[in-house]
Amino acid sequence: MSEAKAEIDPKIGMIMGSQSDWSTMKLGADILEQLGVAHDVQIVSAHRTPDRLYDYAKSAVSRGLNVIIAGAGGAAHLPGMIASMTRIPVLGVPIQSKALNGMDSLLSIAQMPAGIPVGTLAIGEAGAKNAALLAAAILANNDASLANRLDAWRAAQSAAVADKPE
Ligand code: RP5
Repeated sequence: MSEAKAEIDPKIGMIMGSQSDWSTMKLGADILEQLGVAHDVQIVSAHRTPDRLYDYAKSAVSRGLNVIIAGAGGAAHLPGMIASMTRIPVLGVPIQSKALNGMDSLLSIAQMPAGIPVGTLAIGEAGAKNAALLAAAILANNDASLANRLDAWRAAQSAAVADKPE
């Protein structure tokens, strides 16, 4: 998977459990691109690449990440395991699984024990898009230029809604 933003110090790290998650998570990455938010994208599996997961979480602070977006499906342990090893806020995206339509992913990500939070978004594409928008909004609190770009993005979305159905 390619680096989705060329800047050296991404503020947002986007990870996912599998290549199969990318078609969903890419919708969020596309929004970060539109907003000009530096981010990087990696596959990190809680089950298949546990050492990679550990290294990612333990280096998140020193790499300067401000928010981690983590998408996973099925037994979706990735967001919670990352959150257990770093104080960087984690936004979890439940991937719409084939077997249970994403309910397994949603419950795996949302039902964290008290003390280790994961901000959980909606199942599937809406969740991926909103995770990106939420991450950008968090950064925009301390970035006036990004705040303007996010305001413009939201205004354009509003303007694109027709008054009446066709
Ligand atoms: C999870 O298992 C991934 O996040 C993915 O959603 C799911 C299925 O993975 P694949 O079998 O498609 O690689 O770890």
